[in-house]
Amino acid sequence: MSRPESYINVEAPESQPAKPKRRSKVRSERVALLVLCALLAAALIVIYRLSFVYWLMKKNLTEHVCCDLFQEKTCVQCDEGWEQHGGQCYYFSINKSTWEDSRQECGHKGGDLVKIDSRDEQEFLERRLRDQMMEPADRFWIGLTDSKEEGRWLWVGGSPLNTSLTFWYKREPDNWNIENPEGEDCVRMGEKDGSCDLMCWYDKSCKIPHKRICEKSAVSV
Ligand SMILES: [Ca+2]
Ligand SMILES: [Ca+2]
Repeated sequence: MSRPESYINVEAPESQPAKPKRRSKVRSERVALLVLCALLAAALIVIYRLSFVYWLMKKNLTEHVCCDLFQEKTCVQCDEGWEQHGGQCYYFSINKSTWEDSRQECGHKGGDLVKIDSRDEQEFLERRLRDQMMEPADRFWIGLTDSKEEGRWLWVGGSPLNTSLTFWYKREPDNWNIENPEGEDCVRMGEKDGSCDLMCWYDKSCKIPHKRICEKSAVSV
């Protein structure tokens, strides 16, 4: 006796076993997509961090070596241990020496004792010396002297002192000759507690050891 025809047709269709393969393929594609997204996110994070580090380096470099001079962007640099202001470099010594020896020490470093050409420069130096001076008398030599002719003040290099741009303390220069019979032919400056209207130049015997301010031009980079 043969089976009814309907019983035979109940068998599963041939295409059904293929379903697990499709699910597996979809799952693989999703995993690959997730991995790709993760890699992309990681790459974006790395790019962002590198950009930030580059920005910081550029900002740091710019702040240290660049300044605006005469409305133009000019980058200048000073040697280590020198301070930059207005395109010039300044060195504030720790040790003391006579005025002539101080000139030589500045020369060894490629500069000379400072020549003050503007109120702005005087203001910068006066402010910096407040931190540099250890006591009220701990003043610094500058490049001004009347050693060739009493009362005729010359800057290092030979240019005469501009009488409309002087910062003598009251009753200075007095060429006081009690400490040294030769009088006082060299100039030191500074007031530890700050000066009145920047007036802090004093003539002093050139043979007395003092600290010094050296100056030289900044180098363009
Ligand atoms: Ca003098
Ligand atoms: Ca004096």
